[in-house]
Amino acid sequence: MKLWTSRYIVGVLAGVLAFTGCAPKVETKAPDPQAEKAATEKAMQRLDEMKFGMFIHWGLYTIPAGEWKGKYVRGIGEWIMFREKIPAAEYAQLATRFNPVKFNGGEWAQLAKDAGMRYLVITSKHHDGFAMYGSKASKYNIVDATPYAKDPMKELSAACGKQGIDFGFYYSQDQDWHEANGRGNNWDFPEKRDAQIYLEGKVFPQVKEIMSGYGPMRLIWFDTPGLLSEKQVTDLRSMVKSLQPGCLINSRIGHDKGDYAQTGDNAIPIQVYLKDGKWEVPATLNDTWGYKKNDNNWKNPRDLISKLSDIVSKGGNYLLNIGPTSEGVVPEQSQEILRTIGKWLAVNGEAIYGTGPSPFHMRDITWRATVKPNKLYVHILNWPGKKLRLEGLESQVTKAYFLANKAEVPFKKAGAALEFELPEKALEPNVTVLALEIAEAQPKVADGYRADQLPAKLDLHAWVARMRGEEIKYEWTTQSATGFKSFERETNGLSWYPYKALDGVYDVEITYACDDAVAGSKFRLVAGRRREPNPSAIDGVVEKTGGKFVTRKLAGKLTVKPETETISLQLEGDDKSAPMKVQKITLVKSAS
Ligand code: H79
Repeated sequence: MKLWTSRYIVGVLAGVLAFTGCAPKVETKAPDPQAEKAATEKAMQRLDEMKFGMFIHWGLYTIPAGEWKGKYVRGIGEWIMFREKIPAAEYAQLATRFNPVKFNGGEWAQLAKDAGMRYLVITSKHHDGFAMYGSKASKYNIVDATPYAKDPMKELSAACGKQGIDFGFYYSQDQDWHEANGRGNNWDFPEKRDAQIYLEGKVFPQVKEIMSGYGPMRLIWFDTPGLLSEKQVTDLRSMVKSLQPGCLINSRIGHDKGDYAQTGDNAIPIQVYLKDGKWEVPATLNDTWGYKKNDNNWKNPRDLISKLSDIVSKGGNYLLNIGPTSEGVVPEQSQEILRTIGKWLAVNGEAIYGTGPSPFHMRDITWRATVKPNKLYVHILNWPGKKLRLEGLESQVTKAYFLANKAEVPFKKAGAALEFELPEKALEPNVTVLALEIAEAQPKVADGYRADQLPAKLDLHAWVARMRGEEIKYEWTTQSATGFKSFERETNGLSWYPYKALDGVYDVEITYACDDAVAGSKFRLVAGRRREPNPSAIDGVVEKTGGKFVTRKLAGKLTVKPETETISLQLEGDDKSAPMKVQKITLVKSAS
């Protein structure tokens, strides 16, 4: 690979030698800053072009698979040890039963390839502390502690190399429930811990191992930085960059020391977001990362393909997760979904890979846009019938055609807008891409329509929201979300992420339906940062709508600042069935 210079190879060799020399303390020598900068920039450009990656969560938690001692355990599967406060020694016994005889690295890499994914990130060690590769630094690893006794990551990284898929590891650098000095396990170990002991004893040596033994690494993906100090995080970064200067580091390393950013898990910005550089949305196919046998809440391909269009049009990458079983099998449904996405990308990939974000702001969920020189791709998410009105494009369009069949699409000027004549029904069950050839390299967009100019009245659709909680469902027929509840818990509700797009005081409307018989619950709309003590909030009561969708103005105003992290809609109570079906909330900039 041309990216990797001989300097880098020498660096890696030196790293490997230093390690096999068994130095008691792992050195963190700062890399040559110039080489690091150049390699990082190149890698960033490549990451930006790739757009779509595969996340893999795989570990001991796939044995209980969401059930502990016969009892169903709520929440994400890889958190079962934490949720059930399973003693570390008892949890470690799972290793004696971990034997993924059906694992085949070539098949996983092939699946990523078939899905149109260009990079792959897999858990080398999650919060449970178990290394899924052969580690010399800790006996608690797949080679030394399981009957499988092989290193699957060697096979997987090699298979990715063969397929041209960029490889990266996830590594939980602060939480480690197996270690007294790791963060998180307060049921086995005293509250007080010394993070430095844990870092030097486990994290630094292990990061050195994964950075040295698996070929070129496109990226390393840290998570939940927690309480590590700036010095500790800087040392960790230096170690990675000294071994592979072009290995990208994600922002969850902490203290702003990453090369590129993540949104929250499953959180998509509401608008084009380009202010803080490259970003990525880590997301699930169902409601868990690590395999859970009873989680069949699969998102449908249309939803996922639309989200890919949405995220890329906003400037992001999509890192979509699979959770293979303890046998090493990728659930059949995940495979099917991914291959459907791949088929769509085989036809429409031109509008995804290597594109730039939309020059327009987003008013609704009818379409999204991506650009390439002299091209504007209109991703039609919701078929508007026989006409598509495109407002705000000032560039001259010389040709319009569908990527799916290359058929030309007639269009005409209609006032300040362009009107495209569409067939009655969408060409594809999923997103149909309309390609426009334009005279200028970059599309010219009219004042008032540009990405950084939001209209005074802005819809936040349920579809764009993160749906937190196992009972939430999105209905495509009514384009509404239902099943969210409990405003006592932060982890439940419908959440939008403004990412600095909003600043002001807003009147709020809500568009929802409720059957008369179940009306009366309270709901709350909250705008704030995580755990903010006094966020801006509006309380309301779910009124009767006769089951029809209505738009109601709420009493009160919502203040949204650039630093506001989320706008969340929650319903009162845990036990009542949640009655409201929400299509959207609408923010109207308030004069006062
Ligand atoms: O690896 C995946 C998650 O395990 C990890 N990030 C993605 C990529 C992650 N680490 N922390 N979190 C996500 C936040 C988790 C919060 C919760 Fe919970 C875990 C909510 C429910 C279970 C902690 C325990 C808060 C409530 C119970």
